[in-house]
Amino acid sequence: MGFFSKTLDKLKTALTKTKEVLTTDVRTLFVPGRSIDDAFLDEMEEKLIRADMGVKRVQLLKTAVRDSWKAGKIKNAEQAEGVVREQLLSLFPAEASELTLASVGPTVILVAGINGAGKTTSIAKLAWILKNQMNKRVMVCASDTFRAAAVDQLATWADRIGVDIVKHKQGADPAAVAYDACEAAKSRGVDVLIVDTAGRLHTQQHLMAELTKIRNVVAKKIDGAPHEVLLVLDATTGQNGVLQARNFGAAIDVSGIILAKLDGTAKGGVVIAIKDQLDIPVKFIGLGETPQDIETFDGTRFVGALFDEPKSV
Ligand SMILES: Nc1nc2c(ncn2[C@@H]2O[C@H](COP(=O)(O)OP(=O)(O)OP(=O)(O)O)[C@@H](O)[C@H]2O)c(=O)[nH]1
Ligand SMILES: [Mg+2]
Repeated sequence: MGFFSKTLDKLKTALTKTKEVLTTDVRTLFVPGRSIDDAFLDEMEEKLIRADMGVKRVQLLKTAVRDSWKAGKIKNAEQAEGVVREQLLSLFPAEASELTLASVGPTVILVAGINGAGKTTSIAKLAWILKNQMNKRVMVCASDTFRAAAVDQLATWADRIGVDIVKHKQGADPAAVAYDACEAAKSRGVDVLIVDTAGRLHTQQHLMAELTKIRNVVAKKIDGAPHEVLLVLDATTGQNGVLQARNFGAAIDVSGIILAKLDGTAKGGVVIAIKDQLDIPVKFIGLGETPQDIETFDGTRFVGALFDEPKSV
């Protein structure tokens, strides 16, 4: 099998996977032929809340379905699904999930998030997709100099994927590593530089200041950098992710979200809560532990996956 068809197969598997992993029990609700009544509306409310899309949005959906039903416009579960889908789809404009790339010189992507969210793995995935699907020359920067094995972890991924890495020793100044990486990216003609950072809580002010410092260093070295500040959220934390996004967003001007570990949760609806409450676009979703387990976020496909049975695409 040639490289290209192999890549295509992996992508197909990933798409099928989204449907398999978003196993919310919303699907059992909209059975053909079922009539809408008060019990249906209550069950719909309960199931949508369990999918973790946020109480506010669930109330809006319930009201929309109830109003259409009372007005005699709809009468069965399939039509109710239509109303819900339409409202959810209207939340996701297609262009929002695209990565911003520099028109000239290296694009810099700064990646942040709390401990263990999935930052380094997501960087491996991003590097993979940029290199293999977008044909970019990629470099990663090991600015997590805090955790003992962090530099090695990133170096191992870089080696496996076949991208350059700039690293210093553990304990080095993360901003100094970023400085060197910017220099190297420019001199080696790199298209995309992805900067890994140590996990931190938004309440740790000195660590948030460190992120700002990294940001300022790359901004000084490369025009328009960072072109993206991606916050990695662990999907299994559900609504807590909304809180993290709000707090990181306030501190470092987050431009997009990578929602990791969506394969380990039935709380996929958190994407909708994030959209509703923060309006930061989800740009990628993580669906496993290998570099290929990534998908660019597509609202239409995502809403479809919430409702449809898994099937091959
Ligand atoms: N199932 C699954 N596991 C994931 C995914 N993304 C990351 N992981 C796992 O989550 C764990 C933490 O991932 P890391 O990428 O090291 O997280 P991190 O945010 O860099 O962690 P720190 O640098 O320690 O803050 C690892 O065991 C990963 O394999 C995903 O999309 N799905
Ligand atoms: Mg890490």
